[in-house]
Amino acid sequence: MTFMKSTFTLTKAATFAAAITTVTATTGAAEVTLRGASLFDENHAYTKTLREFERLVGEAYDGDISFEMHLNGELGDESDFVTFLQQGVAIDYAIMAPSNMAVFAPAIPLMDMPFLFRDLDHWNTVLSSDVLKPLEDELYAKADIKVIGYAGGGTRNLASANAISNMDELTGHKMRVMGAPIQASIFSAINAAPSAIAYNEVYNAIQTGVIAGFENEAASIQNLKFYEVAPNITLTKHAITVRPVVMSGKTFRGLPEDLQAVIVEAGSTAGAFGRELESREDGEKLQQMLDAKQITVTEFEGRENLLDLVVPVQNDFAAGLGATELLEAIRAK
Ligand code: MAV
Repeated sequence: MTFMKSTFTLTKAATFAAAITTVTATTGAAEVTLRGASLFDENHAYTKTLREFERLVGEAYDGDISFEMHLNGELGDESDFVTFLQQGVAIDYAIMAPSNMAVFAPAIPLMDMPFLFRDLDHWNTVLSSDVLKPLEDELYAKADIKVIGYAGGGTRNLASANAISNMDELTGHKMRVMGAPIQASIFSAINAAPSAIAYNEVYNAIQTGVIAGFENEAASIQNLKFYEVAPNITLTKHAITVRPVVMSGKTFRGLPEDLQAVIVEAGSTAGAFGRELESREDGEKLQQMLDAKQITVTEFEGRENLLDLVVPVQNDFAAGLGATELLEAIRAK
């Protein structure tokens, strides 16, 4: 997608360097190409959010700018994106699960710990406040990744080859979790048998019986057709997703100041657009998959008891990071 404010036509650079800035011979003006990445196709809320970001930047910026988006996980999964963003190569912006950024910033998964939010209102209040700022600062300092907005809003449930409807069936359930250690700790605390597996290996791992399931939100289950191997959804509703819209710090600092300001504004607005979209579509997508007979949906008996098992693990995690006050501030919202 190209937003031209002059008559110059950008040539698409095929190199692996990020945020290409070129100076035209004709105008002397700097032109910027920014590269994004999405795990999904154009139908997913993340891609739509990133497209909205591009549109807003293109509209508000006075200079020439173009965008190249790598779709369908063409550049790997989020664990790859985080390395690219941190190094300032290959991509400049993306939407990321905090738990996939733990390798560089250990505290960041606190914002997407399972059972952190009571409900959508709580999640909304937290994301409309600046309570998560200390975690953003840590991410920038340690990973050189800048949060410019928050997308997300999907509710995560278990998805498995066989239905899991109570504590007995959950006990020892072999499931994939995201890479951050707190994810495995929390699912261990509720008696499952979690293992961290790369997202782009999950489908095969379930198909071949290496694991019996995973956990995810409706948008991604539908977009990547996970229902083909894990058609049984159990409504544990253990997380409402927080998905920062991020930019490589190296890229950001190399951009003209007026463009930086436009990007910060557009990131925040596009994030809010994405949150509204994904939270609104979440139930609809479950229903679409149900109607198409792609999934079954089961309540989890005794869901309320899971919290008792999880809260001490959340507390220990926060205490280990010196983030007890922050966790309390999030809970108090
Ligand atoms: C979903 O596709 C998204 O929440 C994405 O951001 C995560 O990385 C992914 O799940 C996952 O479980 O790794």
